[in-house]
Amino acid sequence: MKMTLRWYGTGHDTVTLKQIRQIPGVTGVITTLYDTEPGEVWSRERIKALKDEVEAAGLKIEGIESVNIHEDIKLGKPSRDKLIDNYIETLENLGKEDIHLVCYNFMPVFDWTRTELARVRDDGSTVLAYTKRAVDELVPEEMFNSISGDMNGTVMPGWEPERMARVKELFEEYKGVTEEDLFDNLKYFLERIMPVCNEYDINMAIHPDDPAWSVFGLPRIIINEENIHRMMDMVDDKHNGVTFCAGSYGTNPNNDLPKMIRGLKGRIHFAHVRNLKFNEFDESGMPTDFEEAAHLSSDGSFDLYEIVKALYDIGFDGPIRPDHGRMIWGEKAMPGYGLYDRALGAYYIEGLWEAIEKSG
Ligand SMILES: [Mn+2]
Repeated sequence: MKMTLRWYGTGHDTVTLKQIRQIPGVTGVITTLYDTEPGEVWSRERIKALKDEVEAAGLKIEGIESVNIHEDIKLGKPSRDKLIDNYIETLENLGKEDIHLVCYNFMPVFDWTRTELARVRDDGSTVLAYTKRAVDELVPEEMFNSISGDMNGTVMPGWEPERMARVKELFEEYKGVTEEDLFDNLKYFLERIMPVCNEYDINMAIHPDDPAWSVFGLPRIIINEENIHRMMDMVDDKHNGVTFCAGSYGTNPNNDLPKMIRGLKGRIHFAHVRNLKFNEFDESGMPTDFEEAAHLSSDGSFDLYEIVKALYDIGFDGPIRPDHGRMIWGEKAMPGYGLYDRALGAYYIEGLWEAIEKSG
């Protein structure tokens, strides 16, 4: 595995490349051109400038998270062909700059849903959290306003003001769009982009829906083992793979994370490793309240040792990163993306990896 940290770019991230470089074992970043819009072509010049900046700091771009998919592609509108052409051009430019991993998601409207961005825990740290009650009470367009005060002045991925301005309109467009439609539209997209992925050896790594169930009645498909295998089988190419995000699949306790990892050998191109703590469940055993814990197994509900061991056992050699961290030690940063707790997370994952390797 290659340990990385997500980095949003100079001017967008409170964390610097210099700081990332000082976390032992971290050799690369996962980054993006944060100011581009979905559907826009990324020029080779801009990609190269980003790459030069990262390399000058002694790090490597191990992948892009994300090149976002325009809603018209997810909706299967006629305008999708032109937008997919643009996506292909972006992939081509990334390939020419020797970048071979792209994380993306196929979630309608929202990237991810949390109802609080700064829940205070017993130790005084703050974390992102989800309460079903709050989702049930809110209309989607109010969601943004209810959490935007907690963003510490940052713009969070998936919750950009431009996107939120269109929420109502997008919900109208998704009326009647089923999970089957979404699978069809994903297949269409993947079939179109696979030739360029083969030409430049670009691994596409779909990120799961977070949480792994339908929110606000929108269809969601990348939520469990069965659906990921369906996604891979419908366009059977090794470049059509996944981002294994423990925190997203793990929101559903029916997802057996180590088992899923073992079933995805060779198709996990990128791993997000983090922990969650479930606080309440409904009668069917689904969580109605959870918060993001420290990475340490004993702080949350997941067994991080078993997750890392499964990745080790399948011979995972791609980029891995700690995921959302707690806000600690007075840091002011994008919620989930401070330096300190993610550095602790990276170090912990590296410790697990070393111990597994040496005891193997
Ligand atoms: Mn993730």
